[in-house]
This record gives sequence, C-alpha cells and structure tokens, in this order.
Amino acid sequence: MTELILALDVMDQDHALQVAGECAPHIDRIKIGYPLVLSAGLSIASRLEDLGLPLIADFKVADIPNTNRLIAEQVFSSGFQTLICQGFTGEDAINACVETAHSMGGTCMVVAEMSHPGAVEFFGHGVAERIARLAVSCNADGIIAPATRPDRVRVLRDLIGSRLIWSPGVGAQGGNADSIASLVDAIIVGRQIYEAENPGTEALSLAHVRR
Ligand code: OMP
Repeated sequence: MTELILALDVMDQDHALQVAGECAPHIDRIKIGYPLVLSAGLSIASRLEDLGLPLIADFKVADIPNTNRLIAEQVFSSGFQTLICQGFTGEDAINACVETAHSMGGTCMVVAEMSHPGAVEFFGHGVAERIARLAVSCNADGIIAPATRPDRVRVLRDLIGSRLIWSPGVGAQGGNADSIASLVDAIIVGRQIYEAENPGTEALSLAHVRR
C-alpha cells in the first residue's frame, strides 16, 4: 500500500485543525513544517493528537550533530513520530538524528534529492546516490525523493532496497500521483489538498493510490 501524507503548510492553527480534521479519514500521516510550527508552535502536535494520525516534523534538520540531537529531542518530546533531516550534512549529523529518533521511539527520514527545479544544481552528479547510501548505512528509516522525477526515484530505490521512500512534489509541483505511487511507500501532497475548496474531498480523490 502507498500512504497519503498531508503536508499541512497552512499558516494558522484553526485553519490547520479544520483541514486536518476534514482530511483525517482519507490520509495516513500529517507532515508539519516551518510554516505551521512558526505560526502555531510545536504544541500544534498535541492539538492534532486526537486525530490519531502519526505526525512528521519536516524541519529538514541540517546542523552539526549536537544541534541536530537537541532539535530531535524537542521534536520527539512534543509528540511527533518522525523527523526529516537533510543528508548532505554527513554521516555524524545524520547519525545524531537517527540515533535520537530511535532512542525516543521515533523514526528518521533523510532527504536524498529534492523535488524543485533548482535541486538538480546540487543533488545531481551522484550526490543523491551518495546520500541514499549514507541513509542506509546510518540505519535511517528511509529517504525523501522527488515525485517530480520518477526516473530518479527508480535509481534511488535500487540503492535503498526495502527502506521507505516518501515522495513530495505531486500536484502543485507537477508530479503525477499515478506515475509515482507504485515506486514509493508514500506520496506527500500539500497545496493540491489544502488549497482545494473541499480539502477532504480532494484527499479522497487520491484514495486509489492507497489501495
Ligand atoms: P506541495 O508542493 O504543496 O504539495 O507541498 C510539498 C511539501 O513537501 C512541502 O511541505 C515541502 O516542504 C515538502 N517537500 C518538497 O516539496 N520537496 C522536497 O524535496 C522535500 C519536501 C519534504 O521534505 O517534505
């Protein structure tokens, strides 16, 4: 089964709770990043708790190991189940996130290649492949890879085997849910859902990828 992850990048707590509530029956996880946390605080995690869905902290953590560990501790103490970190920071920095996640009962996903057009400037030339291998050797739970480039996801899948791939870029960024769903463990969808007139109905329209 391919999961559907809602990227809840709205700027207001009440709006976030409303969208999440409408979508909850049709999604598998909720991803929260800087837009919502900077406006609503980390406590948004406890406010979403009643929905019973796993929460992902998308802070794309990219600091030195000690700072990464401190950030990860805050994230898992606040009720999140998964942390997303960058992989280009290297083995020790990834390890700090993965080890903290696992020691606190959570999981850690490593960004291997990003979905936007500019990502090819730095994630090309074998860099994404190196990060994917590093994610495996650091025992990360999986990688983030672009729905906008299914060919690249296939390459990265060969390197990481059965570890998870979560894939953003469907909808607003041009990626197609049907082209990517069979290659990955989850698609991450934001604007297509939360900007829709009826977010719940829009999430339900992606139900076929979850079968
Ligand atoms: P939409 O483009 O609105 O569907 O949102 C995509 C979500 O996935 C946003 O929260 C992005 O921050 C996130 N994302 C990407 O779009 N591209 C990436 O390469 C990585 C992420 C991510 O780590 O989630």
